[in-house]
Amino acid sequence: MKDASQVTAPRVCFVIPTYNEAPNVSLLLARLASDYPGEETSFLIVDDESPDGTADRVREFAKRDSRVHLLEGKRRGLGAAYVRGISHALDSLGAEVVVQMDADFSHDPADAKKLLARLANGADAAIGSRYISGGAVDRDWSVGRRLLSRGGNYLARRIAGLVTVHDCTSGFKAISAASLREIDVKRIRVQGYAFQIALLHRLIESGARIVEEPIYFRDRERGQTKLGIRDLIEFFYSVWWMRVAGYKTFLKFSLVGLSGVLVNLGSFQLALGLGVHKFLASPIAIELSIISNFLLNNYWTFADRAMTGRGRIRGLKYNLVSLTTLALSYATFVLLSMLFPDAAPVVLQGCGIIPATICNYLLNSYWTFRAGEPES
Ligand SMILES: Nc1nc2c(ncn2[C@@H]2O[C@H](COP(=O)(O)OP(=O)(O)O)[C@@H](O)[C@H]2O)c(=O)[nH]1
Ligand SMILES: [Mg+2]
Repeated sequence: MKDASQVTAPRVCFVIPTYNEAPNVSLLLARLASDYPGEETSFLIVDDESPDGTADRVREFAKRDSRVHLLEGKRRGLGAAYVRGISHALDSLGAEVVVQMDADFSHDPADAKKLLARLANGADAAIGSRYISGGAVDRDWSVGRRLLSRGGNYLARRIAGLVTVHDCTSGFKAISAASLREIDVKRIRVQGYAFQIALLHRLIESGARIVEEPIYFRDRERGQTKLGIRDLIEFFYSVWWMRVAGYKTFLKFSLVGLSGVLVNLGSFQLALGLGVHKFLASPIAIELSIISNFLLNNYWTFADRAMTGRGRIRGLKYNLVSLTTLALSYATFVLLSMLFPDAAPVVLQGCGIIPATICNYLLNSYWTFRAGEPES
């Protein structure tokens, strides 16, 4: 085991959106600055021209502590603020880890240490979770607020399909810069609180290793909640959109598979017609269909998933899986050709696709494209 103190600490940037948080922001910055004294830590407040003078408090603080940064913009919602803030942390502040949290002390600054520790132990994202064993929401939270939070979480898990995570709407997370780059945060279009599930959806899809750490979510003592009806409407629409997007991907994937069958059998027939021996024509046709499937899935089905970082390892795995597919399909063809020497070769070539498809699906979904597995 490496001693934690011997490992250079990553550059962590806390990205904290604020709207009318003047009563909280200086207190929060003071707490963070003392809890995280290292030079490698920075604090980015993303304020949307709060009329209560939040930004002035931040500027005041930044004079004393150069690790504090302020990013200002027009108010377009929590999600829009996060997209700007996270992009700035990655592009201009050199963040290697981003911590997102609220400014109202609902998230205990000290808990970020637990999240960062999980990242140091290999997770790509650690979520401060209210809904796993050991986590809780404020005892004083109203029934309405509890229902809203539980309901939102239920929709995110059951409709949007984010079942692997228990607290999908949590706004307290530590995420590695590599994962954030892979999912390309700038492409997230939601404006409001739905940002949390949109971000999570992308993280899960990208195969990030996601873990959850229990937290106690304290109700704010100063200021008011900014959760509005627009956020609720967008949230509702987003969970359904994510579900449809899932179907769309599945449909595209199926169409690509079908086109692969045509490429395989078509080129097999063509090769036979050109006088190529069937035992040579078979693997060539299989390989051609593997290549066409890969290109179509890469540039069409999964066009929005960047192939960087872990994507390369995925490419390697994909190739190994394809090799297995090729071997299995070809072995089936050769075996069937020996058992049924009189059958039409194209039919036997077609039969070879069946075990290969099953094996291909299982290996790709449980190995190559395995989604992140949150644990607590
Ligand atoms: N920049 C920015 N911050 C926002 C906006 N809406 C909410 N926030 C901040 O997001 C955090 C969570 O909001 P809050 O009102 O506490 O939501 P609640 O905890 O769900 O009631 C707080 O730090 C807010 O100041 C917004 O439109 N723009
Ligand atoms: Mg709050």
